Amino acid sequence: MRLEKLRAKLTAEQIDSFLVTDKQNIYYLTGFSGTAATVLLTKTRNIFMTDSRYTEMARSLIKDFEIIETRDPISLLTELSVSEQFKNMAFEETVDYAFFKRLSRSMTKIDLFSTSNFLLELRQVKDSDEIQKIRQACAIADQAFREVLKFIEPGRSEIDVANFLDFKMRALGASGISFETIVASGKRSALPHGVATHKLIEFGDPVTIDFGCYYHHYASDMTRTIFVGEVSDPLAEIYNIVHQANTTLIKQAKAGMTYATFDELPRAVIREAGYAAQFTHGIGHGLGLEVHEIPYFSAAMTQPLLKAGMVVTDEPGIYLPNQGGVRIEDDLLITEKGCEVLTNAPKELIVI
Ligand SMILES: [Mn+2]
Repeated sequence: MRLEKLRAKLTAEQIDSFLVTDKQNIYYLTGFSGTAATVLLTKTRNIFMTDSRYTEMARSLIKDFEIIETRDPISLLTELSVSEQFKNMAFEETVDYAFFKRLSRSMTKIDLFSTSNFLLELRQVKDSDEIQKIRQACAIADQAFREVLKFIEPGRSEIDVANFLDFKMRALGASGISFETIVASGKRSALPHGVATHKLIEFGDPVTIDFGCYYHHYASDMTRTIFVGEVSDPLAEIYNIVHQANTTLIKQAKAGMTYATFDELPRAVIREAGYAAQFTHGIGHGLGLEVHEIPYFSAAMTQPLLKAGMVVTDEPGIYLPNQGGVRIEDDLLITEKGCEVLTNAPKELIVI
């Protein structure tokens, strides 16, 4: 299915041969996640190149591809370009520059050109197997959050909290964290991406926790802000506004909506409450094999439409310098009729 969709694209773009070097894209096409792999699709052949360390694994794992063992994919690509008479070869713009330099020196007779987001565009719409993995990655994060609520108390450091979450997610079946866990407490919570430090959590602190894990290669990404001991009036106010922005989008997001509307609905809630300037980032992003992948949303994107099967984040925030900030982030599966929230950790205002 994935190969068929990709091939239709290659034909439409008159591409003779397509070189795939991005690790996630190779995994997406083949299920192979080793460190050495190069994929080439020609009009008639699917070729997977790896070195001797992985040949056996590749042969047993990968269907629909010829497995060729080589330590020098560029020479092999060059030979293929002659024997298969390519006129052109498309490559991914994320290709390693040193690899590209050697490739372009070796391939002097054909047209080499770059493509962007070719496979990422296909990856935007998830199939049921992918959704199941993301669902589980989200469930693990949910459970870790419920448990960290019992762990957080004055005197623990932000790093203590991050370590607890990271360990817990692995213990619950994650293969690892999907990005460096953010724990930003007190005034530091006004930093949208405050990575955990040795700062100790104090009575009265807001604590913003942004974290996620990988489960069978698929990511989750969730943010909650909680309060320790008590919550000040300004922070309780922005909490309620952010919460309303987050749920406003959940109520309305669905397939067919423009990216601009997706961005605008929650942003309008924050703007009308008077905090437009304190919501300093995009509303969200896609996630899947990578924790951040297309689509990204902005007011200017009036053309692209949300599709059923996309998994995207909904993460409004308000940040008050020298006071603190609040962000609430959920992962949403877009459906024809609406959306399903995949992250289900509690998000009412929590004071522990
Ligand atoms: Mn995110």
